[in-house]
Amino acid sequence: AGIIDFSEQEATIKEIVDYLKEVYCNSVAVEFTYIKDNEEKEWFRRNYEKWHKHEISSEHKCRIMEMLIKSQTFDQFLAKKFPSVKRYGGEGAESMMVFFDEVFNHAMQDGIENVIISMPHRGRLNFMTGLLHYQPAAMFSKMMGRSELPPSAKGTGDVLSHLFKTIDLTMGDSNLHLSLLPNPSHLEACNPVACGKTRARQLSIGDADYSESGLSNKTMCLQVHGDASFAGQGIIPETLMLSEVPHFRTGGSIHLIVNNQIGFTTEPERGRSSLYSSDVGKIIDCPVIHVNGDNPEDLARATKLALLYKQKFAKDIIIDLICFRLWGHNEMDEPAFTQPIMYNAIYSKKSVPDSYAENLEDDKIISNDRVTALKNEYTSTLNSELKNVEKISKIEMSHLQKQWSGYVQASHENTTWDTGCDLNTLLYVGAKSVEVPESMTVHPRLQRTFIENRFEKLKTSASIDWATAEALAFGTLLFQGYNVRISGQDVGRGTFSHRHVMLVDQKTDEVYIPLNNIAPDQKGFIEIANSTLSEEAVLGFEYGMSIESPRNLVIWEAQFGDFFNGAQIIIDAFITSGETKWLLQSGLVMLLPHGYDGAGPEHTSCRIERFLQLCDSKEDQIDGDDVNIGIVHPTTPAQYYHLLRRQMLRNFRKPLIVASPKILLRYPDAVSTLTEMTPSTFFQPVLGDHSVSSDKVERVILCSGKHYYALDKQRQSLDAKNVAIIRLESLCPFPTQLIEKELSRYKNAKVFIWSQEEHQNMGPWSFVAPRFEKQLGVKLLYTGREALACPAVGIGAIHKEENAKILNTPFEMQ
Ligand SMILES: Cc1ncc(C[n+]2csc(CCOP(=O)(O)OP(=O)(O)O)c2C)c(N)n1
Ligand SMILES: [Mg+2]
Repeated sequence: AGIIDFSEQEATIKEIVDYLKEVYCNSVAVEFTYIKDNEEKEWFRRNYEKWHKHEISSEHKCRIMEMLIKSQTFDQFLAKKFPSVKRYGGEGAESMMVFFDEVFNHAMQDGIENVIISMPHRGRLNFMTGLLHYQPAAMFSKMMGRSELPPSAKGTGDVLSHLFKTIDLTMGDSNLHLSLLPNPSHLEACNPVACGKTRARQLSIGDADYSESGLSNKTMCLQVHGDASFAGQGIIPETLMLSEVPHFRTGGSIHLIVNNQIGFTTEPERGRSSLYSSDVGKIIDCPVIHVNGDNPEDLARATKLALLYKQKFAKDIIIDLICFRLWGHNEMDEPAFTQPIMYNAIYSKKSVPDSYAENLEDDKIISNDRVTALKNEYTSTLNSELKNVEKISKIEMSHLQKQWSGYVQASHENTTWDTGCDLNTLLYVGAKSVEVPESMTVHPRLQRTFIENRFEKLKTSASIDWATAEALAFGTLLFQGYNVRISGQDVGRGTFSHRHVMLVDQKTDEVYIPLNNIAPDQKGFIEIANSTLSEEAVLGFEYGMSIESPRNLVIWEAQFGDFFNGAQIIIDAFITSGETKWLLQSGLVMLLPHGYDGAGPEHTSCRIERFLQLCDSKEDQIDGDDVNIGIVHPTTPAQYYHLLRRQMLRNFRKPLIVASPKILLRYPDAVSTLTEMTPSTFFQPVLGDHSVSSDKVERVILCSGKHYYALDKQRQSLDAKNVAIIRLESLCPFPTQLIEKELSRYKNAKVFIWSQEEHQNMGPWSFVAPRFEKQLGVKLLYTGREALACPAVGIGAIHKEENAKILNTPFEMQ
């Protein structure tokens, strides 16, 4: 006793060794001794020893057997009826159904109300039909090539193995809301999305970190993985690292590695350098329970232990389910090409469901007839479902329901939203945005240059800078009951030390967020999520937060614009395509600091051309609100304020990519007045030129972003009164009609020039040129840097030379 739970006070060494062998060296193994907290480690040991042999009732055994048999029957049915469909069946890994069933049952008993699940291809269809009540007929319909989307919805759908489902399970008075998220093919990319959605659900229902006590835990995240991808994909450690970070934690995820000991054709020796696939979990001291998939009862016990641990310590835990894969990577592949010995062993094995059923038969728990009847019954159910395919009328997808009801899919119109606020609210919120308790000691420099400066600006209602406009957008939205979350590296202060939306007491290090103290009955709050140094997992997390509720303004800011490319998978597979594939709307905002300021190849460009390539704007058709993403490059604080507010006030959600400023944050000309933010004001996709008399204009320069200010300065120095400069603040949707309106003012204009700071193979040029030509009948001349392999030169003198050139040519070129 003391070290091990040995029932006797005294024992011989042999008895102890036997006990330890039985507990720790059997078909289940645990790794936990690295847990640093002794109490936690001791708890784990004690509970493992207690649970590892926990008696499973006959009734429970029958339930396990039924799930296994159903999964197998489903696979065998599909193999027969849809022999050419890649289903990534569960054969060899059927025990995973037991895991899910155990989690759901125990979760309900523990008062958990929501489970958010991310899961790859393997066994997904078995899980959906077996436990999530996905109608087999609907799945068969999909297998026959039909759409899974409701007929009224605009979207292109996704493949079979990415189907998803939300469902409520009930048991007595308990209700469990299950959400299996759609997954892209990019393995493991969905995990941070599931974590983000979990946290956002906690926010919606006032759970976990958002509860009064911070302790309740009604929402949990399940992450299912493959062995090869868990070991190989970088998003795994990134996501694990978020699990206990403030503003990212969710109370712990339960991880299941469906470890079939192979990844496509890659064996463990080539798939990783660690002993176990799960080893990466050790970076967060995550306990691991290795279970043999041939013993589903062990898995049931391991799952119970995992849930107990997670609920007690609010930390992640891994179950490594060691199993096999009966077929090749998909059912069309021949695995013996590459793994002959392994597959000889697999083919000589009896299936897990059949051996488990035989065990129950041997133990007289069930008869062989009953097992056969069970198989026949399920096969006949599936057969009648197959006959029903033509009658499928109920589409399985919940779309724009619950918290999304009242929202619509964007139309092809171009709508304008009055995003102004009355002056008194602006002044009130503005003042509150920098008000701190008297007891707080603010850094003297911030007191002067930030707090007092903002009070001054508000007093004159002029020279409103970027940070103030942002605080006004945030504050007014909070005032209206929306939640705001800004996430990314050092976002509280802001990379360029301009935001200071959180202030730090110089005596105590305590953080104070003035915007969370605007009004005594405040309903909306801002969460300042200073993140780990990750792009991919963090952006995935924020996307997950954004799809949960339309009432959360979720913003991710890159430290510098180009770092978004570390998160390219999330952008490609979720942000830009999630609505068309899955009808999931997201109002996520990505702030990507952009601009040529001599900072070199990196830190300069947010590669706006990449986003322009990702949008579904058409070259020869006028865009509407229904383009997949907004891409903007605002040049004034008021424009930015309207954009942020518009994200929440519209009746649809679209992700917004903002090429955001660096030097404009403090540029004296890049300021706005409060009257540009009052009622009847809105974001203007095009800013025309009212500084020149239109009939004198012979040359029209079109541009986007901070380059405008440099061009304007150049025009002043040249005293060029015959040049108009038009700013495209929105690139996508491409504001054709508004540009046309501006251009029509210049009847005498002969030369139309696109001027950009970026190199010719970058920036908006290749996006705008064909649109001007095809939609506006204007052939633009190009001025800007010439094509280059990297976004910017690293040599100061060359940067200067280029700058001079790109400012001169627009005024000279014929
Ligand atoms: C990011 C990514 N790279 C490559 C692939 C191609 N691919 C699909 S499944 C697979 C093997 C996955 O192995 P594992 O994670 O062990 O899951 P299993 O298929 O064995 O269940 C690979 C390489 C992919 N889908 N995603
Ligand atoms: Mg595998």
